[in-house]
Amino acid sequence: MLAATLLLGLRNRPAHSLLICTFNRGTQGLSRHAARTCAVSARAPLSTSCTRRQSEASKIESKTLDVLGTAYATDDWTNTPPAILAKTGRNLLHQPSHPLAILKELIFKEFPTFAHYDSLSPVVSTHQNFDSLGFAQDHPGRSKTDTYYVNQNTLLRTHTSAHQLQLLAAISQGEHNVLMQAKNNFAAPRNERFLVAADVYRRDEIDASHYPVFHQMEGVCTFSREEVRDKIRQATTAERDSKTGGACHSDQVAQMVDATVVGEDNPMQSAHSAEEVAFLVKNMKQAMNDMVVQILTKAVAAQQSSGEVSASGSQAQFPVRWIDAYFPFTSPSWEMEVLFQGEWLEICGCGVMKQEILNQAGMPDRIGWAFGFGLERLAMLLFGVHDIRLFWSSDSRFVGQFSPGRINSFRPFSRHPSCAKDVSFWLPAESTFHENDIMDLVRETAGDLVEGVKLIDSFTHPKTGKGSRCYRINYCSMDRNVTNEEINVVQELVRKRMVEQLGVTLR
Ligand code: FA5
Ligand code: MG
Repeated sequence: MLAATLLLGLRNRPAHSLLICTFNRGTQGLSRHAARTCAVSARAPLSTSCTRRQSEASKIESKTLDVLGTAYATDDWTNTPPAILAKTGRNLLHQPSHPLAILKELIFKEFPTFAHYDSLSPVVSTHQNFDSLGFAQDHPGRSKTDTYYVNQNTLLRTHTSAHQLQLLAAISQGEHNVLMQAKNNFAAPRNERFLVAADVYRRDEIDASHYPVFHQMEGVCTFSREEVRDKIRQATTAERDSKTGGACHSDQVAQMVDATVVGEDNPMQSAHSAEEVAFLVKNMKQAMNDMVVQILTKAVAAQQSSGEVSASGSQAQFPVRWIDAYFPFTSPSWEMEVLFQGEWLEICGCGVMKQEILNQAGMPDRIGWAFGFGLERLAMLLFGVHDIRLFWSSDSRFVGQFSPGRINSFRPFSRHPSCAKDVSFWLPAESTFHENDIMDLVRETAGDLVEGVKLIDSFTHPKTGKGSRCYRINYCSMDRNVTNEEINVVQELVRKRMVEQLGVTLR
């Protein structure tokens, strides 16, 4: 029922809003000469520094930007602020006690026959991040309002899909230096199936489940067409006839609803036969459902052992639903959502890989599927962490609760009081204002004191035509009490910078 309603909602959404909902919002396009490809390189040791001091991205005082020990020429696309650059060296996935690293290892174990990459540099070319995946030139995700650019041709990857073509091409051409970067390269040499765990960067909204730096787990699985033909031939009639949406799967911890269908609104590609698509979709959803059920089962066991829920409860604790989606590099495409703390939490995107990508990689005789999970979102479910900021905390009350290979329920330390401050302003007449500019400015000024930023009022003056906005900034420290006086000082700085950097007029 729920899924049917959702499907309707999606059908009624115009195509561009689907784009906007599956990627970030934004307006500007990227230049066409973005063909430089960065080599996959193992991450340099922690050496992030910023050679320019900037209070605003556009005020460039130095001509280079240092990212992970490499100096990059800057230009008027450069918009990566110091606080974001500092995160490139945190390497949370390589700290064995960190919940994200524990989760990464757990997923790697779920896919033992895949090659496992977790050290690919976050600095990629615009070609890798967008062009290689078929993003249109005017796709909103390319805009400076949504993406952290190092310069016009170089950026901090916005998703792990940036490595799809590059790794497939390396496999097809036997590029040893790239393939050797897989952690298990001896177990999976030249493997046409791989996982990439990595940090990704996006100018995005601020709330409990969104952070401008987060981690994703990409999964890519390809098959030779011959292998698929054989498998289809072997399948029983009953299996062949089962719908690609997959049966609803229920067990103790997950109640899965999938009412999606492959059709006009979520089409297969002309390069594929209906049987091939049915095979790929079934195989993909099975792998993903199994993995999610594993994670939820461990989450519930951890809750039970911490005494949070009764061990005898047979009800599904986590409703899970599949919904249609759109990505430029898959078709058909889906997202998966889990009901967590009363809200649907989107945990991944996935679909049948666009055949152009495999063709370009030198694998025209293979077909495949791909997924991208948000690791923080899964870790929130697995460890019961309620606020995404906590993953960046070095407070011993957080980090001290986890140890390698162990899944336990996070025990929140006392919640500190929050303090909401509103800021109202008129937009500049020639407005290029974008909401993500506010998000970045607040994050740069107040750091992780900010719990959320929300638009609470928006109107256009009937006579002057001027636009007005009011944002509510919620301040709440994760680890200490803050005084109203302290917040007032931060809020004053936010207001001052909004005038200086965004050209707004405070009301
Ligand atoms: C992607 O990034 C696609 N590359 C996923 C994909 C891969 C599709 C392969 C098809 C094939 P999306 O923008 O929806 O899709 O992000 C994937 C997941 O990252 C989301 O489902 C969510 O779990 C997580 N995520 C997205 N934005 C944030 C954020 N700001 N903070 C934390 N997690 C986020
Ligand atoms: Mg999405």
